[in-house]
Amino acid sequence: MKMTFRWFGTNQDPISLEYIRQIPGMTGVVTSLLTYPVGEAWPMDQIQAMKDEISAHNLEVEVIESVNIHEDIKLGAPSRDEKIENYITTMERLAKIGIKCICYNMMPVLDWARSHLYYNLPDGSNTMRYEADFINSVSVEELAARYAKEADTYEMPGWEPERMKTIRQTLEKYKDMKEDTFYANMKYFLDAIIPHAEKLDIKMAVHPDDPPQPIFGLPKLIISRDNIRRYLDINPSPNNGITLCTGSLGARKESDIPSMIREFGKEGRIHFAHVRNLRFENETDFYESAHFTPYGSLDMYAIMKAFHDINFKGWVRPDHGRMIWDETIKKGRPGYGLYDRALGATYLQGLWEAMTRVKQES
Ligand code: DNO
Repeated sequence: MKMTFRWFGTNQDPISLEYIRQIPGMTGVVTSLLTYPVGEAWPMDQIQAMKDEISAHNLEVEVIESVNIHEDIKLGAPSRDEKIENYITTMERLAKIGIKCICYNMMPVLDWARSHLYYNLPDGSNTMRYEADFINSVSVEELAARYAKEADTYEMPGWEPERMKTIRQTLEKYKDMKEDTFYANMKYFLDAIIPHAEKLDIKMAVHPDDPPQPIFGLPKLIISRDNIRRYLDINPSPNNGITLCTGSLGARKESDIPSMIREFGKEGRIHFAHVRNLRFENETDFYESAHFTPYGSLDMYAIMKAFHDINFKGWVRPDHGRMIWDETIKKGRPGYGLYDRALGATYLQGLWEAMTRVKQES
């Protein structure tokens, strides 16, 4: 595995590249041009500037998270062809600076959602929480307003105030959409871009839907082993793969993550991994815990063992962490402080080193 860290970009992330470079084992960052409008081609000069800045700090950038998919593509609207063309142009430009993997998601309208961005834990840290009753009782506008207030100067990806202006109309468009239509639209997109990905040697890695159940009446598809299987089968190229996100998939109690890692990993279809833990409070609610197995409901040893057994060579990043040691929003976006993610990265590497040694010595 290659250990990486998410960095939101200049003026978008209070955590400096200098600090990231100092985390043991960190090879590079995964990043994006966050403020660029979805559906347009990213300008080459901005891509190059991003690469130069990261290289100047002796870090690699091989993974982009995310190049987002325009709603027209997910909805199968006539204007999708133009958006797909722009997507391909962005891919071509990213290949020029050495990008090898693009993470994206197929979540309709909104990116990930939580009820609380700063939920206090008894040890004095705070973390993100998902309380199903709360999400089911608020309007999408109320939740967006809560995020806007709590996330302070940063916009939550997918929840930007601009997008909220037309949110009702967008939600309406998904109202009667059948699952088969959604898959057909995804296939149309994949069939158009994957031949380019093959030529450019870019691995496409779809991120699972988070939370893995419908919210605000929106369909959620990339949530389970069977649905991931279907997504991979609609375009069987090895360049059509996934981001295995333990926290998103793990929020469905029935998910067997180690078995998914073995199945999709052996086929070479896992390109990127987000590894984090969460703790269930009851059947539906959870909070994001420290990475360490005893603190959450996921068995991180079993997860890392599955990656180790398949000899995973892709990129891994510690995912959301708690805010600890007086971290506030000024020091990190929600879920993306420095310290707990750095602890997560070293813990995951510790497990990895031990497994490697046991294998060598046996
Ligand atoms: C949350 C992230 C997601 C992810 C996108 C991928 O923290 O895992 O926002 O970046 O969904 O497109």
